[in-house]
Amino acid sequence: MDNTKHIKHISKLMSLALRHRPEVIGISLDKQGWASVDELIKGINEKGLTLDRELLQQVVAGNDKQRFSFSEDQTMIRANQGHSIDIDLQLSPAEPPAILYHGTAIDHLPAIREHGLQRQSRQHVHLSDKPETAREVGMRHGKVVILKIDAGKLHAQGHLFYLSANKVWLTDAVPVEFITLPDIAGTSS
Ligand code: HQG
Repeated sequence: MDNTKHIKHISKLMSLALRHRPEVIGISLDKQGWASVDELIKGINEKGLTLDRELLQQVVAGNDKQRFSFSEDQTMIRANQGHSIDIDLQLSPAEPPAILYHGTAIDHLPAIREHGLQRQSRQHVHLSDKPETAREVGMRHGKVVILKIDAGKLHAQGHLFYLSANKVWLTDAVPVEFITLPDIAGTSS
């Protein structure tokens, strides 16, 4: 396997273990989502993917979305966002830009129109400050549509927003009145 593919496999396994299912590599997370670097390296090697500290540094530093962070003393590692397991990243509330974007599949629109944006299996709704990023996120789900979120107004009404270490905006839910939804013909309403 070439190095790029090897790194991608490791990164995917790390996302799974550090966000959703730590047991797949026999590790556990603390309340803030941190796992021991030594245990993570051991667990990934036991899955047949060769990993040492040096390569782990490369996986973290070279990750396209900066998905992972080391603790200050480099002994612990965690995912910066995207968790489905109940951990507390201990992020401080932050003031979002006036407009944020959410990319989703056109098929989700009827439910979003009815319920607003909900966090589904994750701990937060994920929002982007750039429509291009939202497009990439939404494309994973099907025919993509980009929703404009009135984050400034939502924040002004007391909804909390958080900015993850890798610059993803997180919030608990977005009620439908703060979303610009396209109609079926694709024009905005
Ligand atoms: C949709 C990736 C029906 C929502 C990305 C989305 C992101 C609803 C899907 C991160 C709904 C959930 C998160 C409602 C929301 N009814 N569908 N009421 N409310 N939805 O994957 O935001 O590459 O959990 O629109 O980059 O797509 O893995 O969330 O389509 O940052 O690092 O339900 O995951 O990061 O899907 O993606 P997801 P997401 P990584």
